[in-house]
Amino acid sequence: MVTNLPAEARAKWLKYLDARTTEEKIKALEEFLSAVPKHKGTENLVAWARKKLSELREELEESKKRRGGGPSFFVEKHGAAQVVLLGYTLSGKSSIFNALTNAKSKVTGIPYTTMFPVPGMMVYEDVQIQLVDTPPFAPEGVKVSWRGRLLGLARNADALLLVLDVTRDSEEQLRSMVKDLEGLGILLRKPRGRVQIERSKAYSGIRLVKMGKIVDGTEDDVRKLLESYRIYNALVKIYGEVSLDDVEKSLFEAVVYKPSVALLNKIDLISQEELDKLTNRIREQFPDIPLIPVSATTRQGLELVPKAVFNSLDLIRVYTKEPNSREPSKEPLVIPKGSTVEDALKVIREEFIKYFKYARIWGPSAKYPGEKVGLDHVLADGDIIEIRTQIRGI
Ligand SMILES: Nc1nc2c(ncn2[C@@H]2O[C@H](COP(=O)(O)OP(=O)(O)O)[C@@H](O)[C@H]2O)c(=O)[nH]1
Ligand SMILES: [Mg+2]
Repeated sequence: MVTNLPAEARAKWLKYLDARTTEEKIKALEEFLSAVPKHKGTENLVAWARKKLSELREELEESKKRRGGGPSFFVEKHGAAQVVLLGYTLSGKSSIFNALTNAKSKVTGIPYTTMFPVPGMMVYEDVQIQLVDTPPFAPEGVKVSWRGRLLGLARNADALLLVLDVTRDSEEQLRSMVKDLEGLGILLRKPRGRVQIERSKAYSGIRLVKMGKIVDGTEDDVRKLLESYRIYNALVKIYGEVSLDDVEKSLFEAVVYKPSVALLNKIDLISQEELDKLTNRIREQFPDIPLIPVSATTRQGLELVPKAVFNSLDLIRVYTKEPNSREPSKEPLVIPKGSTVEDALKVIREEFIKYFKYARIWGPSAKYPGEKVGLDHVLADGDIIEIRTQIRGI
């Protein structure tokens, strides 16, 4: 990363961060680029800024075209999580979507049949997960007008389902999608650490919240770094192991991690031997991305998908039980792995926290059935929880 940017470039950068509309962002980024000296040390930054600029220009052009109205790319979230399908044209996204959900998306065999996102529900045991079928992902360099909006959809999703076509170079399809997305700050592999910077006048000074550590510097170094960008008020959250470089990078691009599952589709069209070789090669290259061989046509392998997706999301199911009632709720409360009793209460009914006496737990996280626990007890998938409060009726 850079660090040696002249003050002028840093000030321009701040202007970009503050820009609200696409037009303002384009203008600020152009000014930033002209203020950055071009040399080896700024190579990556310049490449990133140019790429971002071309995305923004595409976005602007597209939104001008769309002023007349038409369907939107935004898909409201429903169910426990939103999972977006991504893959090149004709890889079988719509066929898989139709096989896994109650919804219908058009399949014609003609490239670019799906022009807008289509939502549907996939069921895993007693959990509903929203799947979103999408227009094709295009390799870098191939211009498709929806690219920016498709990436926006991916950035906003809880997880991604990558669809690879076994009859074309599926290994290369995965490699190029991962590279393309990671280049834009959408990581498909869990990073060792992550930085989140919230700038606000409301914070006086630069405050650090560490849920991890800075491996090559002190808190003071972070402060100095931000001040060199003329950022004087911010909340800096550090998760896991991060370097000063990561802190600086996070000023340029909000990096997000999206759990992903890859589906190797159309396995009805190749031999078992070919398939084994291919899956081994892909798994070796991407050990962090679960790979499931499937066929939308014969439905082979599809039964494994809901569970794999649910597991990738790092969620747990908790069932609530009224005191004195035998049966827990049918519908689970679906919350992030690592959630405590207090986290669950925030979702169930916040007031419970104020009047909380204790909770009883049955299931995987209980030492014995009906164990009494406090607010900080960590829950597990399949737990049944009963809340006792100080006031009856609350
Ligand atoms: N043999 C075979 N063909 C498939 C499979 N999945 C999809 N197809 C075909 O591939 C073509 C593209 O499928 P579609 O779902 O529209 O792909 P999309 O462009 O990624 O949405 C269609 O002609 C499908 O019938 C599969 O598992 N096996
Ligand atoms: Mg389609």
